[in-house]
Amino acid sequence: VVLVIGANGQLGSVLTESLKEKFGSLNVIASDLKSREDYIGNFEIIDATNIERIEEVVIQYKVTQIYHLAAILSAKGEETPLQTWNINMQTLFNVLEISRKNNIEKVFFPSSIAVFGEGAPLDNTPNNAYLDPATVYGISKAAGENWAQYYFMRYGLDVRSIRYPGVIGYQSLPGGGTTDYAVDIYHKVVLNEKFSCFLKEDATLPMIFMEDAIRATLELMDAPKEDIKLRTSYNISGISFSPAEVVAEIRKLYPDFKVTYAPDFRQEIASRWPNSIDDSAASKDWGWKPKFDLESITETMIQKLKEKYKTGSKNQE
Ligand code: VAH
Repeated sequence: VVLVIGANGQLGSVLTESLKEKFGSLNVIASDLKSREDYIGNFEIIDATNIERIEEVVIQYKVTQIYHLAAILSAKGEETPLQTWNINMQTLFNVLEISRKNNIEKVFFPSSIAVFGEGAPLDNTPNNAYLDPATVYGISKAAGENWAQYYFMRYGLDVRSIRYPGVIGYQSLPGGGTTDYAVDIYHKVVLNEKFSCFLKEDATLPMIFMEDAIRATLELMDAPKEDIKLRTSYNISGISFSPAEVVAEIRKLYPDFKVTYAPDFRQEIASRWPNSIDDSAASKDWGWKPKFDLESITETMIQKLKEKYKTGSKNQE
């Protein structure tokens, strides 16, 4: 039985559906701060800063795996640094402690390319590059990775982790990240609206399509334990692009698409993150290989969002 914490989020909501397909609906427990009306299946309200509440659900459903996807992201996190630290770390400590005490078989902890800062090479950043993150979110992920490794070394807890690039998907909306523009832009295209980008046009960042991000997660969690050589976190890459490049790709289909650039504090965050990622460790240890490039992402995003908005408006009629 799998418990997903943060099941309403950008990644959590889509991952929960994939886990339901994989393990069967009855064997997946979705949880978040608020319930979701449209959710089909087991749903529990959990505030993950409350250790008793998580444990209650773990015991009630005889949970054997936990996917801990709740966190305050990079941009949002800068509004209240200490609160972000407290939430991101307390929820992780709660999950690790409960997992240790209740003999949870596997734990998934998402990290991010936000762990990198100015000390790491910008291009093809290696897995073991120096970590000097400049956001609280990044600091919490870098610390979290080390705690994950600590629980593995000290208690044998099978915690596994991926450093996600920016995730692009049509199924859900991101909230409070620096890479959010790459999702928002597709919504604007489909709605025939202008787009104002909060990053500079040449701000190249590592990104990954939702399907690839989910597949990476499931493949990592399925890999035999002895193949997982890295117990901090694995770099994974999808593709890399700048706002100008995604705009150029979109204009192949929508030549009149209008974009302006109004970089804000998020540009500062982006400027310290890698342009591209070396994921050779993930590819060697558990066979990671991304499938989607910018062209296929753009085509799929536009097609799926068009369908979504069409049905959306029909429902309103
Ligand atoms: C953020 N989407 O922007 C997240 C992420 C690589 C970036 O971890 O904060």
